[in-house]
Amino acid sequence: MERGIHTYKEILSQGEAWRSTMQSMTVPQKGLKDWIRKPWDEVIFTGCGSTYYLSLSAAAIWQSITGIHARAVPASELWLFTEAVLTEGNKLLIAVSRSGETSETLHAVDKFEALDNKDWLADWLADWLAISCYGERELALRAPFSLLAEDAHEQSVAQTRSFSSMFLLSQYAAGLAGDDIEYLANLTLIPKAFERLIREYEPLANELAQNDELQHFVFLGSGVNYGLACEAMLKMKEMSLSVSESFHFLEYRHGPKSMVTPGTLVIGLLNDNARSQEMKVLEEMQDMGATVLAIDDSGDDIHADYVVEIQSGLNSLERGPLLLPVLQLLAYYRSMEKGLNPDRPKNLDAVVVL
Ligand code: F1P
Repeated sequence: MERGIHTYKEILSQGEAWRSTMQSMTVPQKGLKDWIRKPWDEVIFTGCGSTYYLSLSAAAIWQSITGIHARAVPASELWLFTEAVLTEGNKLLIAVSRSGETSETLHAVDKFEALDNKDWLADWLADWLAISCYGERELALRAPFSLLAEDAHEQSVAQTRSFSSMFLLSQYAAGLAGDDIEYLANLTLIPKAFERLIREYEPLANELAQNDELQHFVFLGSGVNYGLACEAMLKMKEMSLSVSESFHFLEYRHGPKSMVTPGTLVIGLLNDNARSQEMKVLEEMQDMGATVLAIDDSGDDIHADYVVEIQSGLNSLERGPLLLPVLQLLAYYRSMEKGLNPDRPKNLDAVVVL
């Protein structure tokens, strides 16, 4: 089998995967709308690896749209440190897992369900939702409700189209919970921007990947973009075994910037709400010798070495899935350039079963 063929196909078929994921949501599951709008005091997203990073961005979106407190925890924290994570109040847990079989995520759900028997929670609502790619596997089978991206199955170990499709589902859930009709309508516009994005910027991803002077990859994102920056960092590690890090934009000044050299590529996922502050960080890193790639909806006023203009017309809470494909391609091409097989990353399994 040709090296990297699955990963490449999965990255390039994201537009289609998103279309069919959105299509499957046009009629919400019976009862979902009322259930998801129950008076939750807190929403907790959980997952492992990619799906924990997804949770970070999804929680930020949920809270921004609904005004309900939302946060993300790795499933292992909820499983092993349950009392340190949960507090009193009506709680909705959203468990995210591509495979639906990751042990930590299933154990976290076990712990959450077992809370029913505890006195201090007796007065509170507690329920959970699964976001996954497999309706017939344990997580979705056990869940009271599930949102599925069944056309985003993958043969590769590293998540690409599954991640962005499940992310879209988390956005959909937030829009539904917040009864935000305009937001839900705008999500349907996301797939339209995909094909141009790839056509325009695949050569750039390839060019940067071939540039052997770049050996240190730093992904910056704030607010809803932080989890996406982490996910892009993970792709770079998993597929291409490169030194890659992720930070909140302004945090990068507080120590980590000491690692910047001419071999550093700083990639900034700009957020509408903090654009000018974030651009200052990028300019400073450029002055320190880093090469800078900025990703934003429009390239206006950006002084970077390279700019990816998404041109979706969507805001930061909406366009998240579009921030990833060019960065997935960067990881793919660097992996190929190093003679690796991005379909089968070193030391990794598609599912961690304990
Ligand atoms: C999560 C995950 C992946 C990672 C690795 C092991 O799996 O941590 O993010 O790439 O291959 O599994 P899942 O619970 O989303 O299936």
